[in-house]
Amino acid sequence: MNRRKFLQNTALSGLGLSVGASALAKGLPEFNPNAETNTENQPLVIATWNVERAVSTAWDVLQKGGSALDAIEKGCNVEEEDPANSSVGYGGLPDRDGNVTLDACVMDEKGNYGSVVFMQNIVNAISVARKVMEETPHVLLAGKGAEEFAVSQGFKRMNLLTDSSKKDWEEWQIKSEYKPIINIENHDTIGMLAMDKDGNLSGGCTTSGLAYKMHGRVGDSPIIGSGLFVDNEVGAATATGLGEEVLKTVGSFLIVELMRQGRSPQQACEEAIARIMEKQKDRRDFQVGYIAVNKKGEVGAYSIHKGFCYTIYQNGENKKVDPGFYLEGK
Ligand code: SD4
Repeated sequence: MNRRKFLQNTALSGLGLSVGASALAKGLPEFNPNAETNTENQPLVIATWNVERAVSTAWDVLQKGGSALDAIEKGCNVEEEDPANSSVGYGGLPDRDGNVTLDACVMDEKGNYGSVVFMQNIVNAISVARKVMEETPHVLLAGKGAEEFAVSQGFKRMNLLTDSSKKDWEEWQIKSEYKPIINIENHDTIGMLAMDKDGNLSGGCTTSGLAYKMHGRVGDSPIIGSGLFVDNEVGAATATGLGEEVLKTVGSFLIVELMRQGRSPQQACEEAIARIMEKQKDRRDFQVGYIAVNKKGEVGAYSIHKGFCYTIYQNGENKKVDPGFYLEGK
């Protein structure tokens, strides 16, 4: 371990974040920042839920020699522009007052981050988040400010509420019951991680958030460390599901730090889900799902309930995978 890493790990231990000792006690390999990346596994794209078209689009960008960040943006745009996806961009289900409000963020291989929260009337929130990262001295713009910035960058305003989402919202108003439905209400929020031909990692996460949420509510998806975290020396992780629980445990950062301490992506995702459930012993009424990738191109995924899936494009093959889940056999 080089000196810089040693100091970083020591500092994390001081904050109670380190799991190095338990990783070593369990005989897990220690993270080696100088380890060769496994070029056989490159490039790769992995995303939450069944998003074959988005992942193929991102893969095509990588095949043409594009960066992981370009792949993320183009892949996520596919879902944002699809009116049939009711969790993202155009056609996203609105808040309880009928407003479609979007959250999105990106992180690149240099650790740069850009984000928009509570933004309305612009379809491609992930692209605006990228502009925040590249064109402003800030990392996060909210609401009207985000929308005005988007327009200044050439994005067009449009009504994101489709007839179909409006109809669903009107039906919801009959009872006005706020009750997220596991794997249904939140389906297709997209968290995507990519490794390009040079082995560099980037990630993005874009969503219209929980349907019928309170006006002004922001979830985990646009928040660094919660809905997404990328450390190009270690790996990346992203989340889907009930954002409040991901935020409280800073889930994606936790997973990357666990990988830094030697966990495989799978072990890290399982531990992050367990961390939530330890605090929510009697609750079974919500879903969280994580996906992760390390520098070797190994991936992991885990959720609380059955029904979460991810899509991966690796070694020329695009497939949907149903990972294990915490409540299996419980
Ligand atoms: C949120 N995490 O706003 C998002 C919703 C989500 O799949 O991921 N749905 O809390």
